[in-house]
Amino acid sequence: MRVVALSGGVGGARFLRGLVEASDPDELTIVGNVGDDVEVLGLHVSPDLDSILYALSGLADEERGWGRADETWNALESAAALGGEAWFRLGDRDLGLHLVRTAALRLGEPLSTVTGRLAASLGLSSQLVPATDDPLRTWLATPAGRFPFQTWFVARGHRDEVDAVEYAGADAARPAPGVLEAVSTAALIVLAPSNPYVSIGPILAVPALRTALAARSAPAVAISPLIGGRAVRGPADRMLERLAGGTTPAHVARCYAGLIDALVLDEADADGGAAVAELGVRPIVARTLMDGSDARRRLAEAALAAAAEL
Ligand code: FO1
Repeated sequence: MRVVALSGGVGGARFLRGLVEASDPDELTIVGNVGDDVEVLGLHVSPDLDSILYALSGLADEERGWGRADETWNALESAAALGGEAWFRLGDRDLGLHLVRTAALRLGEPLSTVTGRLAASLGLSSQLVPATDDPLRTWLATPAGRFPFQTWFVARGHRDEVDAVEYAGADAARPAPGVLEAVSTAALIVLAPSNPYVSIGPILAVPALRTALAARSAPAVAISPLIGGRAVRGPADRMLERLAGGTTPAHVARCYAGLIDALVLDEADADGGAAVAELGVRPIVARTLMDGSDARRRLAEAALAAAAEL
């Protein structure tokens, strides 16, 4: 069964590990967020694509959720001692990937091409494609000013409340090669349990991609990133509260209006299922905390089973 998964980094990548175990990885196309890409020390970093690459190749630091396991930080310390920027931490092992990607981009290779090569080099059998090869960057408007994603998220520790999310460049962004074909031939579309505003939002902001998802022939299932109305980590709950007016499953479902047929929500949020159904979205109650490989796999199986019933 051909599956397309839209995903952000940490939580999404964790879910994708379950999905490749619960389905045929050769038939999976992952469309990754590039809204939080950043240039650090002259290197192009695509944090969400990298979290997915590392998660699916078994190289990820599971505890941290980003970057590589068994990491050391010599290059960063050396750069910092020489006055280089060190707020965004690139580890020694991780740097190799950013060097290869940046060199390829400088030679004119599109991000999707180099991402495909990196995925193949790391032994992934699924396709990993950025949502777009065009520049698309997430900006946050906050009471303290307007910040690019990583300045707000890492440098400022996402402490500022968010008044608005902007996807700079989105209007002119075209889906990367293969994305529309994957959506039109998929038997199932999955929206990973990622932040609707800063992880899935930038993907949906690519106009032709959004249009294709709205016109889908396959069922689309989203997994809520909230448990008991709270984010497991990160600012999704605070953002939903301020931007959508609440953190119930219906608030999550409304972020994906017209784009999903079912929402997998946690047992702790089961009370909110009826309001989801009123939106024309089927609520699927499951245990969504991914606290181990069995839990990840079971959550992916719940999403696949939900689709089979649609
Ligand atoms: N997140 C942090 O909180 N601090 C960091 O220094 C940091 C460095 C970093 C380097 C490479 C990479 O691929 C990811 C990195 N992340 C870091 C994670 C990342 O900024 C966010 O988790 C995602 O952008 C949100 O999905």
